[in-house]
Amino acid sequence: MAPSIYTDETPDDVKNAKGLHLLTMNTPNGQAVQILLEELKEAYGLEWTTTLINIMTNDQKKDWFLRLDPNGRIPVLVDNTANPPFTVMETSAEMLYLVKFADKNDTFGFKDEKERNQCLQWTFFWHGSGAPYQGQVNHFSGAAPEKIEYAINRFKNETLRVYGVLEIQLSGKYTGEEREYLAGNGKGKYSVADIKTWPWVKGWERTGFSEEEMKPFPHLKKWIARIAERPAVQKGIGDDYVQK
Ligand SMILES: N[C@@H](CCC(=O)N[C@@H](CS)C(=O)NCC(=O)O)C(=O)O
Repeated sequence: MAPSIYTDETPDDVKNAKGLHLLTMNTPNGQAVQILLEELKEAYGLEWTTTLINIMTNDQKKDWFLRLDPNGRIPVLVDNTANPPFTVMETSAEMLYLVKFADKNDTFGFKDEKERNQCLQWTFFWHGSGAPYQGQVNHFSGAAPEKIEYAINRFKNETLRVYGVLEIQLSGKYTGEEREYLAGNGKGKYSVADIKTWPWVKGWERTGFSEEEMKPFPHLKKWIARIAERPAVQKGIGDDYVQK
């Protein structure tokens, strides 16, 4: 028999969860999965339970956590409806698992294979080329014990370059047609690609960018505001996910 993914040290709310269970913290990576779950709840009545992790106390590096995610980072999704329970690490993989699991009408994805692939392109783009850079800006300008100007500038410039890529896509600079969302035909459709990207980009001010630096990205700023209006988005970044 395969060893259990749970041990005596696993918190009871994780170990006793019956259905989908999310281990998260209210950071941009956590928020991406939180928002998708809230959207799926609104669209289909999906249910899940949540354990809030405090990454400041390094719960995510403990042995019980590493059994669920050897990478020791939030968020992690556990599907206890599978036998044995199935664990998913990495936000984008968790989101793709969730749409397969629950989004029967492709409300947050696409039926058409080319549009579906566009959604993957933009999801991967942010996962590989956005989040890591903006994360390093936050690290080198906030957390690092010494301020290394080269590192701060390098990651700031790279993040701004990536914002510029999103701006090209949304402005329709090379297609002649403005878009409302990153993936999909025509003006696009709100999808996993937007949900993956938005929690990071909406935090541009917190990351330390000025209004002046954001001036070249008017379509991106409108996209931030458009998505912020969604009730499930507000719920997905809201008080339910703040450790009391
Ligand atoms: N590539 C991972 C990144 C996850 C990640 O970096 N999570 C951060 C919080 S936003 C974390 O757990 N940091 C704590 C640590 O590094 O120990 C994903 O997309 O899920």
